[in-house]
Amino acid sequence: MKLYTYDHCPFCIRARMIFGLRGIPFEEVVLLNDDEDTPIGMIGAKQVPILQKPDGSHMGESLDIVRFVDGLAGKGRLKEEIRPEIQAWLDKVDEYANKLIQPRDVLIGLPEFATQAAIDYFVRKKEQNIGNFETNLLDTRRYLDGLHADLAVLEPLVKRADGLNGEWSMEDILVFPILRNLTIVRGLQLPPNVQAYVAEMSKITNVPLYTDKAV
Ligand SMILES: N[C@@H](CCC(=O)N[C@@H](CS)C(=O)NCC(=O)O)C(=O)O
Repeated sequence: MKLYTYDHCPFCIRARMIFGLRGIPFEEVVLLNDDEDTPIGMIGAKQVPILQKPDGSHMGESLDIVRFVDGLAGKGRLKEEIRPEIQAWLDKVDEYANKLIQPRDVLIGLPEFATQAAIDYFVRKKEQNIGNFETNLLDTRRYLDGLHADLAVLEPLVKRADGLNGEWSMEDILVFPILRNLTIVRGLQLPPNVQAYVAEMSKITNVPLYTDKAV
């Protein structure tokens, strides 16, 4: 199976995770960020992730892909429960995470940004949502202080390093991609349980962290 992605895309990490968790081989194809024709040709929308299924048809929507691949694996199904406190944590961090992450995405040599046109496309599109990249970078300290407070709330909710809710579950599919992408922020300090969780999930899912490239 082929999975079309951007490396920085949290929804794509969801899809990448299930292949790693279930030990299913797949081919990852990272599209240029300004390539509209390829995704529109496959699912009628300029959006990733896109899975090319074994029958050659295409599927969008990360959670549909996760559940489809999980079903194919035949190794049981991920627990669907999302604890309300985890959902509340996601909602809170979602409000500002992109302000820390997206201005940095174009600075670390990711394959979806291999051309200047792809970088320009991303900057133009994302600045409409989060405002000027440079201004957000200058506000790093403030956002990082807020994030560190929110990570302290997550810390006691981590039941195991290899499963937020005590076993692999949809909570991991929702939370790990955000934490992985936040490792792009230099100065990020993860509390011990969260740190162990991020390291272990990266290993199990085969989704590398950005720690070494943090800016
Ligand atoms: N609901 C979709 C959302 C996917 C999504 O928003 N993907 C982003 C990348 S993170 C995208 O392709 N956006 C279009 C763009 O960046 O031009 C899913 O869960 O798969």
